[in-house]
Amino acid sequence: MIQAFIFDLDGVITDTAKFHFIAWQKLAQRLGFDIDHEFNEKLKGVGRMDSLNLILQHGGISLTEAEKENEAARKNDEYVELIADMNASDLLPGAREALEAIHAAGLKTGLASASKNAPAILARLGISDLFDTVVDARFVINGKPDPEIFLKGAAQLNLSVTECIGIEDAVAGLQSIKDAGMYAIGIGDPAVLTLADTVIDGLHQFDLKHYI
Ligand code: B16
Ligand code: MG
Repeated sequence: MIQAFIFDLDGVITDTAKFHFIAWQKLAQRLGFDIDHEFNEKLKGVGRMDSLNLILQHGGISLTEAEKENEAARKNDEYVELIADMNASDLLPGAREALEAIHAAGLKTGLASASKNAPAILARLGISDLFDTVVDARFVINGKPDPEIFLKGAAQLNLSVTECIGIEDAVAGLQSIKDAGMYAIGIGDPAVLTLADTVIDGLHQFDLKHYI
């Protein structure tokens, strides 16, 4: 029986991809090339250093490890500045309602985000107290698509994977949920999110009674 829902952050609860895009674009332009929205899709759900490596590969640039650390830190500083003004109005439609409905039914909620900034973003959105557990990139060795982050979420809730449902907008994240052995709800285009067990447009379409 389902006891918990484990949510991805970017693209499910809020749209931070637009801020990541601005900061990554600045980095690319500093290095003499450009990235577009189509390329940005490849970065969704992908951790900071893996994203940087994809961008450098796209621009045909090679950097030393120290230069990469420096560029990633600079990008993060710019990103942190961009998200500083986020507030409850940045919640995606239905996000708060879904979290509240799950708690009202006596079930648990978790967050599984590749972003090291996840706790700060939850605080800005005013929803930190709606999560029973948070696993972000600081606590996992292997990022999505590895199942570690969703496995850890279930373990921290003291539940088995068959008692949890994962919710994701990115292909890498859905791979992580399925390899963890969980039922997966995809958010987005069913033609793209073929790994998901079911796909909805957004949490405004989330109906708890379909899953319990
Ligand atoms: P940070 P999610 C992911 O969040 C983003 O989708 C991805 O674009 C970003 O690179 C990654 O977090 C790392 O974020 O640089 O803040 O640690 O979708 O897993 O919630
Ligand atoms: Mg996401």
